[in-house]
Formats: sequence, C-alpha cells, structure tokens
Amino acid sequence: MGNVSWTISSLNTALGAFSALATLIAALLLVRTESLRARLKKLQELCDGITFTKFEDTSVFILGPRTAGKTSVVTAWIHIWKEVMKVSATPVDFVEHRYQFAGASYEAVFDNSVGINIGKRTHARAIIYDYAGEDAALPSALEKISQAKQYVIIFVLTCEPEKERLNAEYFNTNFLKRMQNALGKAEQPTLASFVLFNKHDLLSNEVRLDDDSALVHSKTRNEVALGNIRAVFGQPKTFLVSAETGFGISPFLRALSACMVDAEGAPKNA
Ligand SMILES: Nc1nc2c(ncn2[C@@H]2O[C@H](COP(=O)(O)OP(=O)(O)OP(=O)(O)O)[C@@H](O)[C@H]2O)c(=O)[nH]1
Ligand SMILES: [Mg+2]
Repeated sequence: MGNVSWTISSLNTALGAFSALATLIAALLLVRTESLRARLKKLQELCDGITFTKFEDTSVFILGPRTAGKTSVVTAWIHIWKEVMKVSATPVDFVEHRYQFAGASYEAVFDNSVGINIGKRTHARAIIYDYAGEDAALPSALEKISQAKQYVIIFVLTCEPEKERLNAEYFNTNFLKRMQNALGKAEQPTLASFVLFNKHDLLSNEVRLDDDSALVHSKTRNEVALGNIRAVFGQPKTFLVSAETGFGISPFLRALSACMVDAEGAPKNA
C-alpha cells in the first residue's frame, strides 16, 4: 500500500513538473514569436518604399570610314569635357560605351506577400558600339545588328572637301547589301537611322555661310555614299556636325534622344 501511495505522489510531482515546463516553453515561444513579429515589423518599416532600378537598353551602332570622326562624335556626346583632338583611331572592332539618359519612369507596387511598397525606376540607356572604320570590323557589326533587339544606326561621313571618295568607298553597294541581309535577320527593325556629316568646321567659309545650304552642299558632294545608304534605309535623318567645335551636336542628340525617351526622360520603348 505504502508503495502505491509513493508511486502516486511521484507521478503527481512529475506531472506538476511537466506542466510547469510546458508553461515555460509556451511562454518562451510566445516571447520569441512576439520578438520575431517586432523584428519583422521593423524590417517591413525599413524596406517599405525600397526602389529597384532597371535599364531599358537601346543599342546604338556607329559606322563610317576611318577618320570620319566616329569616336570624336561619341566623345562629344558622352564626355563633353574631353578634347576631341586627343582621340585615337579605334584599334579593335569596336569600343563599347554606356550612356544613361537623365530622367526615368517610376512605378510603385504594393507587394502583398511581404507587405511593403516596392518602387521600380526605369532609366533609358544607350549601349554605344563605336566601330573601327575598316572592312575587317564589318562582320562583327553586322552580326551584332542582326542580334540586337532595339537599336539605332548612326552613319558618320566626313564632309571635309576632297574626301568624298573615302565615304563612297566605305558605303559601297556590297556593304549596303550585306547590311540589308543583316537587317533581314534582325529580330526588330531599326528604331531610327541617322547620317552625320562631320567636320563642318573644315568646310570653306563660303559654304558655311548658311547652315541649310551647307548641308545640301555636303549631301550633293556625297551623293554616291548617301544614295547607297538611302537604298537600304529610306530617308535617314541627316545632320551637319562638328565634333571639334560642337556645331550641330545638340540638335542631333535631341533627335537621337527622342527615339528613346519622352520629354520627362522616361524610356519610350519599355
Ligand atoms: N577638324 C576636325 N577634326 C575632327 C573632327 N572630328 C574628328 N576630327 C579629327 O579626325 C581624326 C579622326 O577622328 P576619330 O574620331 O578618331 O575618327 P574615327 O572615325 O573614330 O576613326 P577610326 O576609329 O579610325 O575609324 C582625329 O584627328 C580627330 O581629331 C571635326 O569635327 N573637325
Ligand atoms: Mg574611332
């Protein structure tokens, strides 16, 4: 009998200890959950309004004969402070630059799964391929064009007197035929094409007297090269520029930006 009461009493003691332990664990879990909740809340507050940045890229292909001034035009565009006279001939097939347009589009989305607002900012960005002006670089250019999703092509010619042959030799019918093939394979049509007559400062004073007739003069002198370009690209926008003096660079850049961004700088093609 004594043994039975001893067993019952130890069972009671064990049950009491077990219930106390269970209460302690429950309390600890509660505290832990509360602290987790508090931490999660803090994290939510910290992350609320977080903004991600992404880029809407457009490839910009710059093509034209040696010494026409392709690298100089790119330099005048993206490093306006750098002296154009110091640029050197492009030594490889192409040199790649990136240019991020000012302004962006913005969208805020509430993410239900984590309970925070997430912002998405999208900038338009040009990936510029400044090609060397020699035939050996062309296959690489044509391959890149045929793989590009969204792209602009800029042809740079020199309008320096007596250099018309340089332009005509580069923009020969064979080159344009190869270009047409590449465009046929491309995923998308070109957003736009431009023809720049660079080295406006080397035209005679007489020709430079009037900007419009100086452009007509340059087009007429280079009608072989321009005719070949037009046979494939229709009517590209033409500009008379000088990377050296900055003449005509701003209107050209405005027209180029207009293909990629709206008035607020938001990407057009996102
Ligand atoms: N006077 C004058 N010289 C220029 C102008 N633009 C470029 N140049 C000069 O022309 C030369 C060739 O310029 P680049 O920009 O290297 O020509 P490119 O077309 O990139 O040449 P490659 O890379 O060899 O195909 C350099 O000595 C430049 O300083 C310009 O508007 N006016
Ligand atoms: Mg160059």
